[in-house]
Amino acid sequence: MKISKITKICTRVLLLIFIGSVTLACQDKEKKDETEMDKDLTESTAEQSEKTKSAVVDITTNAMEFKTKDELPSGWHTFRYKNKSNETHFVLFEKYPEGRGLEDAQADLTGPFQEGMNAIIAGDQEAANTAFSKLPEWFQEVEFTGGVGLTSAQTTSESTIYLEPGTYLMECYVKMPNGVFHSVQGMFKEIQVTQADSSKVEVTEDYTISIDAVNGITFNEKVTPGEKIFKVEFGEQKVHENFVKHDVNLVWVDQGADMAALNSWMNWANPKGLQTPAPQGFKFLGGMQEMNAGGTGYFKADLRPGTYALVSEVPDPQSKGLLKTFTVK
Ligand SMILES: [Cu+2]
Repeated sequence: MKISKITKICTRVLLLIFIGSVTLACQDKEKKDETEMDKDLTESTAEQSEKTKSAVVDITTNAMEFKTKDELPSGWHTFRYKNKSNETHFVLFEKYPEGRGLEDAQADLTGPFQEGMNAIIAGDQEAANTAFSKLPEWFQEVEFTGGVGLTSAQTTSESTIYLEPGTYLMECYVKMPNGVFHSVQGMFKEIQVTQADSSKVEVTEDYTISIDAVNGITFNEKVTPGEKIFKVEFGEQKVHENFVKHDVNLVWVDQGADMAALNSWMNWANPKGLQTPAPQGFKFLGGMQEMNAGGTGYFKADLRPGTYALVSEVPDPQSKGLLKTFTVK
């Protein structure tokens, strides 16, 4: 195989591994459901648990796994992610092509995937190309459909997304201190989404975040303390230098924390990027993983007075308008 072809394949494969930036038709499911989202999750805890009892799905990580249901009906779902481990994680939902699932991923993907990443870290692009050229064609059909943003150790976060019927894998590809992806260590779980549009998630946003390739993150709301719902609207998407499309992560910022360290950590292609330890002075509180242009997701956070950041998992987000801070008061 010619090098140029290998490079082309590798580029495409990387793209799919880390982003799932396949150009599938925009999902407009949210439009029909938005009108039904007439209740407010931010009311009292008792009322909330009563209203959302059936809609909230728990995902728990104790070490390096996703513990949750194996099957869900299609539709809107709120995922409450309990990160009880000592590392930062996220939960990205990946819709697999017909007939493919976890066994295929473990047999065909994780080996070349880690081998390629190790080579990138070592600066050997040719070896990386060779590794990624072993990945199968079907991987190009994997679609990324949102999920829970970066969530610090011993932290709970919550995100709401729409799932079409199909086979999904939940993945976290944060790296351990030795550069090994969490997905290789067990943070790769299959979940079946059945044909039943039963869920009516009752979410009404307090604030709206817009994100697109031209303007970056747009967020100009006056934010007050308390439990708040953020709606994320994805405009034009873009593949960044590390082959990743932009997502939105909510981060608490300690006074005096080094924003440059956060800015650098958000790029997985940096040898120490997206790798334990996470930068000091920040707490990741969830957010919305990447999805196609036109997609919408929600996340909830309990805010206190102070400084927060909204940041994408791309190289140098600050320079692209994809790192914005705001104050809660
Ligand atoms: Cu992880």
